[in-house]
Amino acid sequence: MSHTSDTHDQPLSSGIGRRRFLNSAAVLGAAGVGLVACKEDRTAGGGAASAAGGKAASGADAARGNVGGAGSVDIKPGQLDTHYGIWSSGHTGDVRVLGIPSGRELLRIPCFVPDALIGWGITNESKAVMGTNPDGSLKYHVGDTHHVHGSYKDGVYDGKYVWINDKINARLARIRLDYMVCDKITKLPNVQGFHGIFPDKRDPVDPKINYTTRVFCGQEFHVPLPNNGKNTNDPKQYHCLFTCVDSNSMKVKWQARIDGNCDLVATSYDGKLAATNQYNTENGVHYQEMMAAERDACLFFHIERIEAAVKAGKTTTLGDSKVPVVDCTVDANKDPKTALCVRVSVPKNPHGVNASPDGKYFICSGKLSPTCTVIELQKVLDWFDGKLASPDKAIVAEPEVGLGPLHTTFDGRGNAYTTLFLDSQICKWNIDKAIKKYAGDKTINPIVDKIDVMYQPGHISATHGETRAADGVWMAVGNKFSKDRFLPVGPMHPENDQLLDITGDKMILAHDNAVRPEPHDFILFKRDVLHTKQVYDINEFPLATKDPKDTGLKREGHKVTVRMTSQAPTYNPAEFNVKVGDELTIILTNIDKVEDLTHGFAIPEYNIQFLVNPGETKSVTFKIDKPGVFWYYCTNFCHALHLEMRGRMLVEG
Ligand code: RUQ
Ligand code: CUA
Ligand code: CA
Repeated sequence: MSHTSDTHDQPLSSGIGRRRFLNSAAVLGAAGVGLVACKEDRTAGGGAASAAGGKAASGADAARGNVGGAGSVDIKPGQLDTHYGIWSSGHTGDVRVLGIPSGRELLRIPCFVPDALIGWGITNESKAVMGTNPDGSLKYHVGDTHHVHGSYKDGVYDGKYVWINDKINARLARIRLDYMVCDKITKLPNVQGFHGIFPDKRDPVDPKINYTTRVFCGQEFHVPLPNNGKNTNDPKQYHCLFTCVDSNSMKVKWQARIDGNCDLVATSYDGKLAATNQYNTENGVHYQEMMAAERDACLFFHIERIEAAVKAGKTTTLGDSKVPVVDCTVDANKDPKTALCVRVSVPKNPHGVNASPDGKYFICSGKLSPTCTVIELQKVLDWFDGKLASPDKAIVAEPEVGLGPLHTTFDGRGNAYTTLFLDSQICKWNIDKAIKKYAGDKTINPIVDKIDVMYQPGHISATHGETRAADGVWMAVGNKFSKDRFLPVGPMHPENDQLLDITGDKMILAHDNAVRPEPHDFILFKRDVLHTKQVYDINEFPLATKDPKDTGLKREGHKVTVRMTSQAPTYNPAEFNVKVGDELTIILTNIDKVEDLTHGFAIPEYNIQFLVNPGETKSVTFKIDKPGVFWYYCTNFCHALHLEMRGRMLVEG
């Protein structure tokens, strides 16, 4: 490793610089599994960039937060951020909302896992979204979110929804952005290791539908289909499913059975193509086998043809699932004129696939190859039309960017920014120059700039990066290791999300943001994309108690319902009587209409705590199993008499 500079190279006790030590360790890990060395001249770009990065990161510039054309990251007290960031949380299983550029965490939106603050997984409404067993208990308590993407209209975010995946249990969640709540979760049938997602950006056929109507979902871990305990030792029976979910109903529309696996997913701006990168075209079940081929692939799906096949009934079903499954295996799709999908080859075990904002290219990052592969979408369509001799002719560039390329984002000015996991750097490169070089002009160097990041970056996302409105202002990068960047807190380190100013030729490191492990992916957009509502419309809730005179207790045998309202600093009713053996449902409507006037509701000994925001209604159902006086009380500080905001549940002995 020949790193020039830098200011972070403080000696370890062994005498090896800290960055160098990290890099060597990472490379040693990968070298044994066939890592290809990078031949591109990295010293020029890399050296200069390292200097810039080192200066910004360590000097007073960064401390002042005054960095380049994007402005200051230093948001003064009382000032608002200019951008929103929506972050996937990883295995904390929720969604985070950040202010950018400050990096301040504004909200966590629970979806896949219970949340103690708002009572997600405790209220009946949240349980209905999350999914329950026949006995009413939650089906799942864990989740692993990776990828988060927003809904589109005309190729830009419309601010309606984001979708996020749960890799562990193959679930897709939708977040309503007006209230910033999860309103639906869909379980994908027969899928394990659900990883990449991407909404479509318009309809492949109907030009009037210029907005998102589908979400595509990739399966990373292949299994015998159906996965019923047979054929466990016959890898030929193993397949993955590429799933299409209706973005409105959140119902699964169709699935495509494929050879190999799906990793990340991208969609084209014309709605015609969706694609997934494949690192296991070998169908290997052990990692050595998954590394056997020199080239893997990016698998393109022809959406219009697939949906015509579904309509024509050219489908099968799997196990108990009624979802139609089309055949997208390699052998069934050799004829371009009828093929539903096609593989374009990409060097060994690629990672992310990203759509350039001009709508022309998908870019696959090499991971084990130091390259990015640029695929021209028109040429892929030409292949489907029988006009391209071989699918690989759609490759128009393969620049060498550095070691361990994982994900790419864009600035809307023709540049791509790729994270280099092993080099702990970001490479900024020019797409047109890379294409010219690939076409034969060897004098061209597509690498524009490189900068050190701390450390081992994965996802990267620039403001509006994967939309037609990519503006090249801020860029966030999610570093998988933070090492020495923050005060030590024992063995588990925070992650380091860094923010860079990308307005100039050189990237400038602007901010380190310690985050609770382990965010993966994120999107950044201007704050005016969103129009959130701070008070609920009471009509959103069929169970709402709108009139205080409708409060009170109703008994039907052992089933008891208490309709309650909260209005600072009281509950109405302030007491009620139930009996041991009753099944009690409390329906609480917060009739306070004042912004920020959130109440809580907790009952001792019954594992109940939840929040009700202004205008919101929530309910809980539980069995009364012991006599006594139980004070229900408000957990959320709401009023000078917040502590007095309580009432009695009286259970006769
Ligand atoms: S993957 S670090 Cu789960 Cu998003 Cu690429
Ligand atoms: Cu209501 Cu505190
Ligand atoms: Ca492979």
